This record gives sequence, structure tokens and C-alpha cells, in this order.
Amino acid sequence: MTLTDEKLAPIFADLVNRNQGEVEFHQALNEVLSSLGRVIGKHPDYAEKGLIERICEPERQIMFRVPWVDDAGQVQINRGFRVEFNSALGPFKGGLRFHPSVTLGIVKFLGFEQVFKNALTGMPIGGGKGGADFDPKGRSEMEVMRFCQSYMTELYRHIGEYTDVPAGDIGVGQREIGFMFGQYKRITNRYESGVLTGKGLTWGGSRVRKEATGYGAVYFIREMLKSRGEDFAGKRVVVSGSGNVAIYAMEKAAEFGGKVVACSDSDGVIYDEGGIDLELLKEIKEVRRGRVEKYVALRGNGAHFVKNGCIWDAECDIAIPAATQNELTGRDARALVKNGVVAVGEGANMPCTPEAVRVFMDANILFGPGKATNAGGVATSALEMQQNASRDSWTFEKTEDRLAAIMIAIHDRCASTADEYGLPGNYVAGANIAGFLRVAEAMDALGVV
Ligand code: NDP
Ligand code: 2IT
Repeated sequence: MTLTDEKLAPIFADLVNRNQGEVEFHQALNEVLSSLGRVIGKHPDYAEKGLIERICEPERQIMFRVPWVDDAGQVQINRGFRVEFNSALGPFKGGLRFHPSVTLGIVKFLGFEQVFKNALTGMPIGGGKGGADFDPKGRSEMEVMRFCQSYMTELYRHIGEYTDVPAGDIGVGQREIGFMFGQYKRITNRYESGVLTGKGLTWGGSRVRKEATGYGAVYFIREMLKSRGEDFAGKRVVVSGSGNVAIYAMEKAAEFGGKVVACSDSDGVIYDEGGIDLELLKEIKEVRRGRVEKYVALRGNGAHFVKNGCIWDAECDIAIPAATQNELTGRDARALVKNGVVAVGEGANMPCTPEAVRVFMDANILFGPGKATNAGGVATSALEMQQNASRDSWTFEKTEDRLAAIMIAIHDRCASTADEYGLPGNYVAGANIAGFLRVAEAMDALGVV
């Protein structure tokens, strides 16, 4: 990974050196810095004031032991993280990921992306991320609860409604947020609703938060399609993963007239030419917490499962990677382009490798980067914080209208910024530059802190 800009190249080299081995963090840094050459040309003072170096250094990084006892009575030890990246625009805000692949470098890449994403929403939220290398797969509900309680027994001292507001991510949904909120409430003796988002509706949650990331991604892709006089109607849609983001992206894509023909999990891919039955998929994934393979037998209509299959070999017009980072490679991107893909929107964080992104750009495919496309989740978290602060609870319709308006505004901000900087249609540059400018302006105003 190199940078050609003469001011930014040494900064990147230094960042790689001081964050050794954190390859996903390097990748995220490289992508954002690659967009900033033209910004520094217009605002040389930002470089002179060290704003680039400062924005790339987390304000605070917390790592801690998470001990817990499994159902067999064995002591288990995991590592917990919270990286509080930037609070210029508001309290640190971002999800928690529980997955065995979680390392400090992963949390830093996610926290860094979150800073720009949150800025793009136009809402008063800084950026952070956290999690643990805990693997919830195969764990009982009581094991998950004990883990969440132990995790919060350390985390509680670092978070708060005005300090840092975590939410869900991979492996963390409403159940885990509930266990963590319960422990926070018990330790602090405060019903501080605004300390976590993604809560259940009876205990301070917001309508539409569960659906928000997937719905928001589809709203964003709809705006990209509109810019070329197209829409979802009759288009074949493929969505990787089958978790929170994937399910609700499929639901909104189908509502807009798309035909969703494939989705996946880490075991393999299911194909259903009749269109994925979302009620059945939700029953399998959300209620039974099972694997996608189950879908085939229960659907019984010729749907089929390919173990370890590559979902990007499926013919489609619209691709929505919604599982995890670097899941869509250069090879996959070439297969999609060859099969006639029109638009790609990143539902996950950094799911496309740099080579894949280049392939899409070179082929003039509409490409929505994650920090813009999947910002609807955190934006609705900010709406949840707003409702908590005013002790209010909005209807589904009002909340979804707000989400749709936010996604349209993000799309337009990315597009107009790309135009202004001489890169029309480049949503990657538009998102990076617009996000950077909002954070940099606030950081500049707040002095050297
Ligand atoms: P979930 O845990 O609900 O679902 C994750 C899905 O991705 C599962 O189908 C899982 O399959 C698959 N997956 C996860 N890790 C891997 C892996 N290493 N290899 C293959 N498949 C994998 O998570 P979410 O839907 O919440 O998150 C999905 C993506 O969206 C992540 O990148 C997350 O950061 C991003 N995101 C989430 C937001 C949210 O509000 N939840 C907001 C914005 C972005 P399996 O069960 O087999 O592991
Ligand atoms: O990556 C993300 O934006 C999230 N996991 C959601 C963060 C949030 O605070 O709602």
C-alpha cells in the first residue's frame, strides 16, 4: 500500500510504522488519506496544524481482561476493547463486535471508519468502536449473559450518555445490549437510557433501529441508481451474510421491487430463484439463531445451498456485501462486472478489498462505500439518543422518514463534494472528503486537544 501525494506519503509511512501489524487499520488509513490530497491543496493550514496526524490517532484506547465461567464450570478469559477515536463532534459513538477475529487493529480500523461515517450523518456524534474476541457461536444464553456482564463490569467506567455510547455490531444484537444495559444499570444505580443504543422497545429503544442499517443501505443505493435514471424494480439483488444488516437490506430491496436471489453465512450460500422468503429467514436466524442451510429444507421449493460457495459468482444487477471486511476480492469484483452488475453498496464495513473497489471504479459501476452506505444504523442510534434525551418515543413512520431523509442527504453530500473536488460520481472520495472536512473544522475550532 503506497500513497503518491508528497505530503501524505510520509504521514502514512509513519502511521504504518507506529501501528505495526494492524493491516486492516493500515488499509482504512490508506483509503481515507488517498482522498485527502486535493483537500490539503485547498486547505494547507489543516496540514500545517497537524490535523491529519491528529485525526489518525485515537483519543484513548482501552484493553481489558474479561473473565467468565462457562456452563461446565470452566474459567474462560477473553480480551475486551474500546477505542475512543474522536469526540470533536459529540460523544464517542459506535458499535461493539463479539467475534473470535477481533483484535486491536480490527477495532481501530472500525473506529477510524466510524469517525467519518458519523460526521457524514450531520448528527452530533463522535466516533469509537469496541468489542471482544469472544465467540458467541454455540454458547448458551446464560454463558452469553455472564460474558456480557463481565464485559460491562469493566466497560461501565469508560462510557456514559455524554462520554461514549456503544451499540451493536457483529455478534451483538438486542439480547446482548439488554444484558449489558442491565449490568450498567445495576452497577451505577442509574436508568441512563442514553448510554447504549439498539435497546428493546420496552426499555428505551427506538423503532426502526433494528432495520436501520439495511434499510438505509437500500435507500442510499436507490439514490445512486436514480442518478442514472434507474431504480430497484425488477433488478436481481444478491446480499452476503444473513445477519442484522443483510436481512433488512433484503427486506427493503424487495419492498422497492427488487428480486433477492441469494444470501449466505460463513458456512455457504443459499440460492432461491423464487425470491428469498424473509419471514422464513428471520425465523431461522433471529428466532432459532440457526444456520442459513436450514432454509432449503424448510422452504422446499427448489432453493439450494452451496457449502463454502462464493456468492459473488451469482448473476445480479445489485450486490450488497453485508457480512464482514475484505469479503469481496478483486477476483469477485471482476466476476460481478462480467455478469453485468450495475451497483454495489457496502452494507458491511470495508467488505470490498482495495483491488475490488478499483475494479468497480474502472468499470464505471455505481459504488457506495460503507461509511456512507451503512450510516443509517448509527444515524438511527443518534435518533434513539434524541428520543432518550427528551423521554419521547416516535412512531415507525416518523422514524423511518427521518432515516430516509438522512440517507438522501448523505448521498447528496457525497455526490456534491465529489463534484466540487473534480471527481464526479466518485462516492469514495466524496464520503472521505465530506466526512473529513466536518471533523477537521470542529477539531480546528476546539484547539490543540
Ligand atoms: P451479525 O452478527 O448480525 O451478522 C453477521 C453476518 O455476517 C452473519 O451472517 C455472519 O455469518 C457473517 N459473517 C460475520 N463474520 C464473518 C466472517 N469472518 N466470515 C464470513 N461471514 C461472516 O452482524 P451485522 O449484520 O450487525 O454486521 C454485518 C456487517 O455490517 C459488519 O461489517 C458490521 O460492522 C457492519 N455494520 C453493522 C451495523 C449494525 O447496525 N449492526 C451498522 C453498520 C455496519 P456467521 O453467522 O456464519 O458468522
Ligand atoms: O458500524 C456501525 O456503524 C455500527 N455498528 C452501528 C454503530 C451505532 O452506534 O449504532
